[in-house]
Amino acid sequence: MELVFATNNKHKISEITAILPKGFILKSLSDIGFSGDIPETNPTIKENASQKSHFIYDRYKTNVLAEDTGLEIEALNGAPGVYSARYAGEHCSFEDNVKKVLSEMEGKTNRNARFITIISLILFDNEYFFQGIVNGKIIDKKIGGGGFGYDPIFIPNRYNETYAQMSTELKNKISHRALATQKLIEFLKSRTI
Ligand code: ITT
Repeated sequence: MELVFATNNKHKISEITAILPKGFILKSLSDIGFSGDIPETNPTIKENASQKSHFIYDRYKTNVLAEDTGLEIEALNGAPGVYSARYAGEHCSFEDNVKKVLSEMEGKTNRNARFITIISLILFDNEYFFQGIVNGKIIDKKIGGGGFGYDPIFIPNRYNETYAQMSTELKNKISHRALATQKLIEFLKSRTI
């Protein structure tokens, strides 16, 4: 089965591609001849995921998935949340966002945070959602060179290393994105048998 992945984030593509079993093929936006930004202008992660998948579905009428992910930090009242990609401003880098979180978290004793991913799948004109949540802690400096985004400052509960220190295999087994993707895979398998 072929699905278009409506994302401009190459890290997301490689993580989800690594998790999908044989027989499921992810096509990129460039594979279908689309280039440019996909708007994400909604106040919630779920609505943004849906906005991204619909944006491509409306133009290409193809089976498509999109996902939106946010890092929600308790001591920051859930920020950066839905604004995770642009916390330090439009067109900012992962590095800028991490710096901003570290500075906002200075002196905070409550380090609890969670990553949430919501996948929107549009399959033959119907939309389905799959969610993955991982609770953890924000540390006070960057550790690790792998992953992307906020990975170097997030330690998932029951582990003692950041996502950025983990092997890609481990992150792809336990992460918020992995949990949502595993639910997606179960659903797709049930539809294709
Ligand atoms: P698309 O919308 O094109 O899919 P994006 O990078 O804009 O890509 P999001 O809107 O979902 O994606 O933004 C989420 C931001 O949260 C992303 O830019 C990263 O900074 C961060 N993020 C997402 N997944 C992450 C992960 O697995 N580990 C660490 N940070 C992550």
